[in-house]
Amino acid sequence: MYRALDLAKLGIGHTNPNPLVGAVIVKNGAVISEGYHAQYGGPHAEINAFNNATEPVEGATMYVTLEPCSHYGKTPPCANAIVERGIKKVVIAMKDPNPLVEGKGIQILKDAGIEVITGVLEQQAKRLNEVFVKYITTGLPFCLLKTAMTLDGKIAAVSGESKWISDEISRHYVHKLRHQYTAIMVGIGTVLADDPLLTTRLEGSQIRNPVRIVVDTHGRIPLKAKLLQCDNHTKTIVAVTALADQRKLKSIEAAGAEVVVAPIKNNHVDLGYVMQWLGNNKIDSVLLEGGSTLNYAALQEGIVDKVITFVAPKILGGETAKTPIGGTGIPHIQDAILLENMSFVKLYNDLMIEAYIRKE
Ligand code: AOF
Ligand code: ZN
Repeated sequence: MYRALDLAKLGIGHTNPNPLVGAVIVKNGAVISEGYHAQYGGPHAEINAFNNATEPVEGATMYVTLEPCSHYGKTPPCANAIVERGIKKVVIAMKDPNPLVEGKGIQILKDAGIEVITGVLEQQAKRLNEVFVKYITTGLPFCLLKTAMTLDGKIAAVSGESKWISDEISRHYVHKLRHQYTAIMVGIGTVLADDPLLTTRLEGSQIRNPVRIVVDTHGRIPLKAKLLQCDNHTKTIVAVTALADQRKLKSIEAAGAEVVVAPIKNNHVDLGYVMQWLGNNKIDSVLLEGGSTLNYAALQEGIVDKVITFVAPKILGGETAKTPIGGTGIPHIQDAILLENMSFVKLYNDLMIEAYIRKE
């Protein structure tokens, strides 16, 4: 199952909004085939494992990271294929939370007399597919809030200078996240201050750029902004409100970006609406790269699922130097936003901390 999970990871960045799935076929104590879901809409992991087999799979055991599917989607049901191929035993990491499947795949296998074991490395499998689990069960994108700060909690110096807080290795990791996440979101403040490109800068031909989303209540994005220079590989969505000037919106569209007019909430773009719109448009995951104002609003609106923070061994000080989460702040500690399952790793010089927003 560890091997199957590793195989599943080879699909990272290419299967969204579908899951990452790996499969290993074992016969007489030896691995006789492997497969994984490599591409959205392509064959499922189980079918790839069958296609890669160099000897008959009859009587073999299949290890698969997700319950085999039971529905006719882009491809016929894998559970049926497993029965037809004469597999004797199926070991599954996690059940498929997709309402179209949800136990029906396991039932098909059991009805055919196949031995089924579930829950093997289940936590690892669920974590690997945290985006899929959220998206398929709610229709909303999974949102990862990423910040980078000094040891004293600053994201910029008093002068406003912010390049660079974290080191190169951490920034490389962020580019891997950009490849992995379907969309990246920033506030207009970040666009005005940094004029960022928000593309994925990694070596390799299979690298994907995230769809870039700017939250811009008044439509202030400069027409010369790098984010408005779109081509086949880069797409930009500007989320505005009725407070934006209509003519300006036409110019933004003419520059190549898509404009989404969201309702106004607390004088800003209604972020809950934007997330629902993104979900409806098949965007399963959003990497939120801030500004401190947008970060606070996103946390307050409850759209954030997970936080990743890079802590650099640097100190900047300064009362007015920005911190990762701004906004008006929460007055009472008892009302703090709580996190759970916090873990950390040392990435070269920086500390990388991950945690999940506790949801009641
Ligand atoms: C995958 N790859 O390896 C497995 C999946 O859109 P379809 O027809 O490809 O079906 C997608 C659903 O199939 C997905 O939501 C999940 O429930 C199930 N299993 N999907 O894309 C795979 N095993
Ligand atoms: Zn399938």
